[in-house]
Amino acid sequence: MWQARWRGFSYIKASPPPSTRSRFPLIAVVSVPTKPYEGQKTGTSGLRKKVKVFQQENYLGNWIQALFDSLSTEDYKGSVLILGGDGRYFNREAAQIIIKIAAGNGVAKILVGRDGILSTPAVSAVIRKQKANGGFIMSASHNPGGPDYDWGIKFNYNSGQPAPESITDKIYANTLTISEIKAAEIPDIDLSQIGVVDYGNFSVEVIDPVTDYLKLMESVFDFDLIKSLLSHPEFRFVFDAMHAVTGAYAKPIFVDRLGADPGCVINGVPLEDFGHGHPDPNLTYAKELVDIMNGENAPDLGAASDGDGDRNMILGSHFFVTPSDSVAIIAANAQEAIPYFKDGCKGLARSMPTSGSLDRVAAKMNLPFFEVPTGWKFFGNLMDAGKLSICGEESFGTGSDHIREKDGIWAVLAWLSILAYRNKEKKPGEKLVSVSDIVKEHWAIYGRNFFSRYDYEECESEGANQMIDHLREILAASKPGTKYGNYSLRFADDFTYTDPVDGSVASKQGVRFVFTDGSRIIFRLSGTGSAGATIRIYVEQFEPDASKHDEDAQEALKPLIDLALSLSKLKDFTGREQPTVIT
Ligand code: VG1
Ligand code: CO
Repeated sequence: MWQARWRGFSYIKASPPPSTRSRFPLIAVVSVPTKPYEGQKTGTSGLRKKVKVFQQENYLGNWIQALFDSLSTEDYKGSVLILGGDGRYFNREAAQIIIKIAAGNGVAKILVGRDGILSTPAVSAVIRKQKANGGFIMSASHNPGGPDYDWGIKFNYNSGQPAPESITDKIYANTLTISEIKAAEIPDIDLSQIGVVDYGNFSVEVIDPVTDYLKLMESVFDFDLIKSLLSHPEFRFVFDAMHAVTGAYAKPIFVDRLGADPGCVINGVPLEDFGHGHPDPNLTYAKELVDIMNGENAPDLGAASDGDGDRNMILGSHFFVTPSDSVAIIAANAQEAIPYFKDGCKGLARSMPTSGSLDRVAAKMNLPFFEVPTGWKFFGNLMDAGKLSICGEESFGTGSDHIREKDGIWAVLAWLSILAYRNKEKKPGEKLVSVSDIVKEHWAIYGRNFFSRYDYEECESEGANQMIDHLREILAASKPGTKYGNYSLRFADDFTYTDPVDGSVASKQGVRFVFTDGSRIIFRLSGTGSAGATIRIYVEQFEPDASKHDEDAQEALKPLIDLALSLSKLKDFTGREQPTVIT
């Protein structure tokens, strides 16, 4: 294996201090012959496969080289790129491979987070702050990590946004014809020490993973306001980093900078296998946090983030905030509670399956509104064009145009800001406005969009594809006015999106049945899994009547869920009786 040629070089044990840069002659570049691999197609968010797949000879190298071959030379020759990841198993080896190929292709400088750590939002923030040409994110996000689990790689562009499909399609095409990898003959870099190492015309700088990101957060939020809440004797907060990348951010930000109780961070040490966990902040996988928040004497705010720090879950005491409601509530309160939005929002947007609660906020505030396909990459153009400030996805993704990725810590700071703003006049001993108070008030003003998602993970691909084909046949034959039980069809389609900025078209983005009362059933296959097929069913129903807002979502949505299951014949196609995860 060509990587092994450098095994003879020992690690540079301790980097020289930043002032004394080591001098090497110009780097030598070797051409490594290689053969294409099948299936290196980018999904919803990067390329995700089992670690063992990535460990095959040149598997990662092929994809990285194919990426450089897809960019125009001015995008990378002499450029600065960022590199970081969520600390999962295989990141250390992967970082060395990426650095060598970047150098081999003429990149001038790589900024890499210490120990290879940078959350996905931090990579986006650092690209923007350092005016870099792009960055690599080594993560399979919420997918489990370890030798038998998942690994992933994603490339973000110069405004910090995930590469658009025009690039990822080219990368895929290049992976099918690749025959050569260009790699620099440099030793492995010690990523544990902050500082710069030069190799002639190439250099690597190891940076603190938190500094730029924290500065950005300080410019977005009123930290003094948040501090006042966190130091309030009646207020208790808990953050579950799920042994993933936000462990590196939670203590410096919440505890050291904002004065929260050190005990507020749980599972706060990033581990290569996430402590055998599934770092997905939802009601199933963030069980420890959910138990705390549903237990006796529960804290006032509970939050969790995923493997790479871009997702968030928000809980009040004995109360779950759906991500669709969360983004709507943040948007409705942003101008008052968050200085970054003091002049109001430019526009709002959500992914197609996300509930319509954000639509109602946009309508009431008279703001431009956009519905895009699933995946954060679709928001970037709208932000760059100045049309979008706050957006979200039902899949626990919330964010704004401060960067070009969804941002877990940002969402938690947004909720802390809203709670702090609402409680700032409260005297000691007075009852605080709670998370559930804020959500219920919001429903009373806008109505409640009951929402739920059923996930059937790792189904056989064949059955899952047949089910989607079957649904496409139904929608092709369906006519407005068709009755489905008590529901009358308004329209059914396979969602197509035309980007209003560059005119690019994304088709087949989810089969949806939309009924005359606004209820919806949506079916999609996941694009982030690494084995088999994951089917997602999304159901939504609007309830304007405040006297019905306290109903349990599963009860309220039961007729729609039953309809979704019978329409799709899911049990027949997959053999599955129960979903893996219900949100
Ligand atoms: C899922 C979510 C989607 C999200 C994507 C990446 O995609 O549904 O909303 O943008 O994950 O999030 P899919 O194709 O599996 O439904 V992350 O935190 O995994 O980068
Ligand atoms: Co993620």
